[in-house]
Amino acid sequence: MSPKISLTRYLVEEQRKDGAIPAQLRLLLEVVARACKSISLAVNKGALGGVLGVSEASSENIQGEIQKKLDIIANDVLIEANEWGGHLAAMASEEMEGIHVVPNRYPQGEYLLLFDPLDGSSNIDVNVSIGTIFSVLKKPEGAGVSEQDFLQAGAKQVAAGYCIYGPQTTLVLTVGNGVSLFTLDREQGSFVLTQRDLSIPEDTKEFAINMSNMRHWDEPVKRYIDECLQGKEGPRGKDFNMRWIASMVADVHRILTRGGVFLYPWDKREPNKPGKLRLMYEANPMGWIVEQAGGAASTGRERILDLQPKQLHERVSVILGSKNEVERAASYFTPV
Ligand code: AHM
Ligand code: MG
Repeated sequence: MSPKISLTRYLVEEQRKDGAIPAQLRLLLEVVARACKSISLAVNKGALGGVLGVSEASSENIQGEIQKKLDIIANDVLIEANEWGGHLAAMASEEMEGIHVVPNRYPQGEYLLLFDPLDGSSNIDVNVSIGTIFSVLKKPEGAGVSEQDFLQAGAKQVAAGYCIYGPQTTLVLTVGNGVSLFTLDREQGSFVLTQRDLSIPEDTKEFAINMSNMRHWDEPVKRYIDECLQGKEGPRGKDFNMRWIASMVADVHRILTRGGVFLYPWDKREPNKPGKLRLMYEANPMGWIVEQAGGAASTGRERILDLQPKQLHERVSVILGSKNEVERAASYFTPV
């Protein structure tokens, strides 16, 4: 039987192979994985750990959403785990208004970490899969660090991943040479490599979208979904299945496992917002992972990874997954 490859061993071997993972980045990824283990433990305890429900102060995050206890716990775990190791200059989170600069008492590293500490918050209390999404950028040269340093296109990411807390706790990671999957071995307390080179089939018969928003969609989205719904009798000539978990991590994880297309498009409910999902914490890391597995990620009009962010908490319209479906949906839009 071939030996189990731990995340640590995998990262060390990747570092040796082609230098795709510099030492500081390797340390950073190990620390993020350790933080995800702690979050996984808190999630698993549920009501026994007193972690369900809304935060004591019923506080709102920068997007005006009520924070759950676990949103805050997960955010604190990630900050505490990452601020002292010397690999980071600053962090940004969906749950914090401004950036968190590594305090002076610790050495400053050359990387920037962004995260959605607990994606799929509406699923926490109902015991459905949720996750942590993260993205790593290199800090531009120069003294100090500012919010401006974070405003880099997704194509500049040096690492991205997510950890899904479901029936298994699974970490999915890319550093730009394919996508690998690690399953948490609870007895050993370590992530073990369980799949390399994940690949999303180019074609699919499964879509994921919140259908209750149909009346608010833009014409191209209506047309794409309507054609899927017509099934064998329609222009697509095949029947489609639908799934919507309402945790992006879980919907993307299914797509990485068996293909599919995920849409959270701009809609008329909030005409002045470009979409619901966040570019820097959700769309960029997930978009890169999907591309690294052979899929595509688009706003409908542009490749997500090419977007130049203007603000930390910027939102974006998202269509990602099986390449041919993303391209078909995008072909119904007028390009920019
Ligand atoms: P969150 O980061 O506050 O949890 O919100 C993001 C989530 C995504 O995981 C998911 O795809 C979407 O919001 C679900 O939205 P809706 O409840 O509108 O279906
Ligand atoms: Mg989220």
